[in-house]
Amino acid sequence: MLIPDEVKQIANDIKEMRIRGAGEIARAAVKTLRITVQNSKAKTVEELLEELRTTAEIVINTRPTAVSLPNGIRFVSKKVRKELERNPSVEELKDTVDKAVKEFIVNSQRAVQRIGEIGSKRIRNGDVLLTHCNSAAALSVILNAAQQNKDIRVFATETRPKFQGHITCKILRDAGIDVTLIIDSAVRLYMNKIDTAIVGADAISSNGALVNKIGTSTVALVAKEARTLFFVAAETYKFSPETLIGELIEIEERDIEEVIDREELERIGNPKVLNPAFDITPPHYIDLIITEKGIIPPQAAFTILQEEFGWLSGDKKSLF
Ligand code: RI2
Repeated sequence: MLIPDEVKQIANDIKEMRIRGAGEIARAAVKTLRITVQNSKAKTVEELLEELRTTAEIVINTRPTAVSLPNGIRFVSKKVRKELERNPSVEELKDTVDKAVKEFIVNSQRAVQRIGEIGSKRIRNGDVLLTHCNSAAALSVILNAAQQNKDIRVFATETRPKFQGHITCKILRDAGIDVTLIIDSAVRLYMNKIDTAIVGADAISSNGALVNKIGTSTVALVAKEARTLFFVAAETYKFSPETLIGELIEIEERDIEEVIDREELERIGNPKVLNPAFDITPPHYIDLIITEKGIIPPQAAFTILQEEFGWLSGDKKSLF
């Protein structure tokens, strides 16, 4: 099978973080399935499935932590498996993939909007908020609150090493919101001024632990100590079914050149450098999780997983 260039390009853009944010990479990943069927010369259903399997494997391996990515693929593969029960033709199966991709994209965009509507009710007039990294779901809550004419101020962390905090500042400033950019290590100094810290999610495990951008757990810890509320905004496809069967969420390690360039590294005597992209926040630091289905305590993650995926959570590698 010839992998379409567009699929390779999207996979590479996800890997290099030109496409980023857990929701956005899930939408990009499911699009590669549509591109695969559009370009396919498969003569049999089995050939088409083999092509879908190859594409799924390529995109799933781009970024290991964001569970939205395999969950997006899983959404499409579930529809495909259902269709296979009635012995479809190649064309019919292609059509199923196309429709499922559209459905996932529309649903996921609606989910972000719905999270904004629900979560903004928990933001009060005059609140000072803090957010870390750049999360469309967390920003949806903040932007919705601002649209309701609530007078809010936001502290945004830089989010080293890739400075996604700058994207957050731009989006909030474009919406006319009062924003202050701080370095990540200033979080403790300002936490007493903050009413609510709100972040997104790359993955949520069955025990309600949050996996999100490196530094999130420090924000949560500091928030707890300062008695500041800590909210997570997460679509239900950010919950990890694999964790129900005992798997751990892999923490992505990225190139150390994101942290320090080779020349400077050499100048300071070549110390070892680590660059984990994410960290884990235990459930007892989280006040609530805002999903498109409603507000839940982290302890309800298990229920969400059961509702969304049932007990038989599939292996990421055998989705089609
Ligand atoms: P939305 C991002 O990961 C951040 O960790 C962010 O909190 C999370 O995805 C969720 O983002 P990265 O791609 O889906 O910057 O809410 O590594 O946009």
